[in-house]
Amino acid sequence: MADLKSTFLKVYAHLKEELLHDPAFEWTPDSRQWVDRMLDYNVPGGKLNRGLSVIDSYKLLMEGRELTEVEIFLASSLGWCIEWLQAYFLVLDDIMDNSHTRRGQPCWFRVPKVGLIAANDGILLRNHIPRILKKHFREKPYYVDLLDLFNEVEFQTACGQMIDLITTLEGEKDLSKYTLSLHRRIVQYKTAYYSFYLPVACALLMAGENLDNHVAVKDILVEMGTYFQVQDDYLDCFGDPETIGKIGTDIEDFKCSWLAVKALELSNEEQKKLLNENYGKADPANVEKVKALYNELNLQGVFAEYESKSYEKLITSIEAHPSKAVQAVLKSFLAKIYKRQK
Ligand code: DMA
Ligand code: MG
Ligand code: MG
Ligand code: MG
Repeated sequence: MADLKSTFLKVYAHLKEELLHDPAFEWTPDSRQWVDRMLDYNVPGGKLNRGLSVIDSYKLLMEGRELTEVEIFLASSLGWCIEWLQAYFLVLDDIMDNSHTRRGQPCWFRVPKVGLIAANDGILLRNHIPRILKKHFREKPYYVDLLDLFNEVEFQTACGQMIDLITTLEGEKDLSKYTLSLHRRIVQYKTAYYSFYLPVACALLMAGENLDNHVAVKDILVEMGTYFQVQDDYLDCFGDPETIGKIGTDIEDFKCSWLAVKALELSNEEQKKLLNENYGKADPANVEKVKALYNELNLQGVFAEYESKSYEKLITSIEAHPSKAVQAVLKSFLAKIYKRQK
């Protein structure tokens, strides 16, 4: 496994070198150095779960047979395309969410001399994906499907981000619209498609499959992605910033977080009043009041219950799938995130 990760990181270095010598641009030392630093800062520093799972999934779809070097390189490259997509969304997400840290370091836009150049860096990261795909997949029979997949998923994610953001401004601090169904809609689009469906879909395309025949797999992965974002919402408040590498901002940002939805569900009139008065304010005193209410309502316990229920449901739907190889792919995914602390 450590070996797979080091192979994967070598592919990163290779792809980066290609991008830094992309013949479509006349590079200068400054421009090359900027992109080099920007990539190292934003692309490889995460858990790499999404990227690595393309290789894992492809291997399981090949019934565990030893992969050739070329297959490993291609699956890794697709994995990196997902990590690039993630880097692109995170660089912009941190600006919009006014976040402070990411992966244990200042958000890119907070780095001195970067600032809003980060917006263009996000665009560059996004543009690197089709550069990588063109270079390595142009001759493949599934090239068009791959481009289409990345386009579809990027569109869904951008729409998810849009509803995540606009729900925080509509109707001046009115929490009554924060329901579980609104939450589900946001997280399905902003997180589930790109984080869970995309890696498996990449592996399926590489394996020569038609994605239209795998709607059941997609449904399970979207369900898993929803569970994953509920964990993210939970960790935003209850996680250890040292471990998750970021400081939560959901309460300050008036986000339609799973915790806010649950708190509203469980609150009496007086507690609702407290929420309405304190949710979405930057002052730490307001934030503390919201956190105290979350504790009073035992949201940690409510989450623990949700977590084990979701796990059981997911296992049941995975085991209903006819293919053992697909079951293995889905179970390995779930095992990676169940009870995660980061
Ligand atoms: C993340 O939502 C979604 C995308 C597409 C980046 P978020 O703002 O809750 O993520 P994080 O907690 O990592 O900032
Ligand atoms: Mg964010
Ligand atoms: Mg966000
Ligand atoms: Mg979050």
